[in-house]
Amino acid sequence: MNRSLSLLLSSLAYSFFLGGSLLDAEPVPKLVLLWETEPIFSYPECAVYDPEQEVVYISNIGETPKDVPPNGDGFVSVMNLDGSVKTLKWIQDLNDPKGMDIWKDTLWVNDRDAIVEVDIPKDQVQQRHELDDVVFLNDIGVGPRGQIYSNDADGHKVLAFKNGTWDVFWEDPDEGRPNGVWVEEDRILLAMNWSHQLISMDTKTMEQTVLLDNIGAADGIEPVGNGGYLITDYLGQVFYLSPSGKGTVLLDSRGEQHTADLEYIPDQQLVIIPRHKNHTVAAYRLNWD
Ligand SMILES: [Ca+2]
Ligand SMILES: [Ca+2]
Repeated sequence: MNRSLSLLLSSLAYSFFLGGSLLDAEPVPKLVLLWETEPIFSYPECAVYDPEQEVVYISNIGETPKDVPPNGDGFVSVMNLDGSVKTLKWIQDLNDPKGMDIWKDTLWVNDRDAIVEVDIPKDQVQQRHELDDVVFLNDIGVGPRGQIYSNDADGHKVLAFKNGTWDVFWEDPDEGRPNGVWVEEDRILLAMNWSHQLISMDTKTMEQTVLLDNIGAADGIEPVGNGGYLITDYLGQVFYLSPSGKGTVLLDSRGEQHTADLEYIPDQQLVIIPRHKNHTVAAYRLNWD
């Protein structure tokens, strides 16, 4: 064997060994319950952390949305990180607020068939974008450059906010029920309810990649900072997608809890989960020990 071939083979063997050992050693966290509230919320859907105010906003749909015409009973609550409620009804007169995200001083809220901008320092609605061609908006996400995407789950499409208007970015009436969205530099992650998949969509080429299968009624998506993600199944499961693409069930509370759109606060390793039909909010520590 010549020297270069021998070197090549040994380096291949080393890479294989290293890759295998890294994969085997890839840590999987545990969820440790820290606190849960009394059932004081009204179909809580989404949690968003505000690092400026050090509070968590919780959207409350109010009466069950699809059977009840819009009646302004939706609201947003403010919680402290210890599980106490700062203001139960902070922003009121919404219809069915679901997904939320923050960009600068604005809390963006999907409210059934409108997208609402809440001015956080002023504690009030700044603007309400009424949309004609949507059925029922679910999650909304803002990316690192301020790119905003909003999912019309029941209209089977994803909207993108460009130059002051909401354009259809993607739609699929046969296959698509996009619930959760997470926006990154050049791609969006979508939690798809019908296919029970987490998919990645390149925002330039529209190319789709399946990241995780069998995730139930896929709802919220949150990165944990190491290249991995947490994903909720509305019916009671929480999944961890590792940086190498391996999925693990961290929590299975099906039949007991409805785990909706979660929030993750990296510096405290805190996972906040609105439990929709239970009317509670729970917090878990993401434990790597
Ligand atoms: Ca409502
Ligand atoms: Ca959702």
